[in-house]
Amino acid sequence: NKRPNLLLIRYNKDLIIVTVNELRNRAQFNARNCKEVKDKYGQTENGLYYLNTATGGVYQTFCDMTTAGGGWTLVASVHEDNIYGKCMVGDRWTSQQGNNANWPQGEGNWANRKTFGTVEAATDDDFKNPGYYDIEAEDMSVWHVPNNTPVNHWNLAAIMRYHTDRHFLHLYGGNLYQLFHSYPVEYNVGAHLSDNGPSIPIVYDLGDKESTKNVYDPYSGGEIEGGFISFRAINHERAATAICSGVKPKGGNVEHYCIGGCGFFPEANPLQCGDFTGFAWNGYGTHIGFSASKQMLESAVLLFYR
Ligand code: 3S6
Ligand code: CA
Ligand code: CA
Repeated sequence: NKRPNLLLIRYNKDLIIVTVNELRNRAQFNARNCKEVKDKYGQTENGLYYLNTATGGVYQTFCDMTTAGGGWTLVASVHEDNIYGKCMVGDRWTSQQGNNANWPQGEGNWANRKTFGTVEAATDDDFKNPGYYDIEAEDMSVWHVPNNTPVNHWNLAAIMRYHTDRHFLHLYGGNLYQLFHSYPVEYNVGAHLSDNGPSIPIVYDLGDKESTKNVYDPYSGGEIEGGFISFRAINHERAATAICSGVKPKGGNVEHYCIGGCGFFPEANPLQCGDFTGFAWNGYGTHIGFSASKQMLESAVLLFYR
């Protein structure tokens, strides 16, 4: 029994009737991110909005207007379409052209302006919009959402949600595009632990340090600490991964708990190459040995800025 609010507005020479939602969805608020949509235009509902880029581009994405004050812009999702496909089609955050030492950066999408996917399919496939490089942000929020979940259910369906609150992106150029220029996701740029990128403490919105360790594999339990998000973690064989979500690596088997990466993973070539790297090392979703839980394997990782 919720009646839509109708508005009578002038559109060129006509008077037309639209719902508030229709108007909102078509409106370009002249905002570069969701925080502006909230602060300048008073929008408080989670959902899809259009945003502008510095150069006049327009794109649609999801705004989380509720977590810790709201204003979070979805800029990307990392989705594993087939953990058995080793750096094949769909592995946009590593390599879609095989495991190859002669292509050390792989796709290079962590540090370029290529965009792909759509917001409504962000849990069905990889997604990257212009906000990834266009927005100058301070903090990140991350949601792990089961694959094929519709937008309106993301928040409730998520298996883990957290955000940073220390404005760490100020130190790394304001977004991941800049951060990964300082810390290239490239094979053979350094050694595990000593050359890793930053690990930033997180505030949990769903889950905690223990539940984080429980969604990853049991063998890695001894070399990860929950309560962080980590960037450009390197493994024993000098392969670089992009993001260790919810954890800080304390060892060199990062291929079992860090996602995205370079174009070459030497160990057991090509078994560790792919968007979810070696998450199924000891079987699909078995949660034994070095295999992550099925929940983790089958959830997309949604990246937000604020
Ligand atoms: C707890 C078992 C450790 O097994 C080792 O880890 C094994 O020797 C290696 O082949 C394997 C891989 O490095 C896993 O990433
Ligand atoms: Ca993918
Ligand atoms: Ca290893």
